[in-house]
Amino acid sequence: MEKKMVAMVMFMVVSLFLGCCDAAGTVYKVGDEDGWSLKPNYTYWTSTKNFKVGDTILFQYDAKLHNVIEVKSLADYRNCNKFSAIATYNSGNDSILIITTGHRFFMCGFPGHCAAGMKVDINALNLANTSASSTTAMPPTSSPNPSGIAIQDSHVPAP
Ligand SMILES: *[C@@H]1O[C@H](CO)[C@@H](O)[C@H](O)[C@H]1NC(C)=O
Ligand SMILES: *[C@@H]1O[C@H](CO)[C@@H](O)[C@H](O)[C@H]1NC(C)=O
Ligand SMILES: *[C@@H]1O[C@H](CO)[C@@H](O)[C@H](O)[C@H]1NC(C)=O
Ligand SMILES: [Cu+2]
Repeated sequence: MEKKMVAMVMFMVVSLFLGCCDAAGTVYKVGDEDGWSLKPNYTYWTSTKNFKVGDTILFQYDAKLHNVIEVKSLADYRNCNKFSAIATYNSGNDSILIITTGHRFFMCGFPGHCAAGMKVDINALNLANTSASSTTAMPPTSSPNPSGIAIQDSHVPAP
């Protein structure tokens, strides 16, 4: 019984935590610990993430060595064409909020860096509905609710 209670409390805490941070958006530091540099493979890096509307993309780098240029089209991204820039960032700590679904293309504008792989394609999906429906359509088997303990006591009017 004690163990079940602990499991239930843990489950509720985890649910609250996920609910909190999913809605608030995640901050993704580009390149994780390597940051924005020549070192990471950003194609691989993005493949390990699920970007969504409300998330923040954080570029951290040495502003003397790199910058961040946003371009509009996939062609410009592929060709490292920084002359079609729609935004340039150079603070060394640039956070970009994702407000729409779809692709955002970023590259470094320093000579040769983009061609060497210093570019990233952030594709944000609309995951809002998926998470909402998975919360409401939670299968009962995944909820450790032993009989005798009513999780929803507070929502049910007393008879
Ligand atoms: C980067 O990662 C992608 C995806 O894992 C892979 O296809 C590609 O070959 C890698 N590029 C380099 C230069 O290693
Ligand atoms: C970089 O920006 C983030 C988000 O805006 C902020 O939380 C952080 O304190 C900044 N770090 C530095 C070193 O300025
Ligand atoms: C998400 O749900 C809202 C309201 O139910 C709907 O208007 C919107 O089109 C949905 N978005 C997707 C991507 O399904
Ligand atoms: Cu660079």
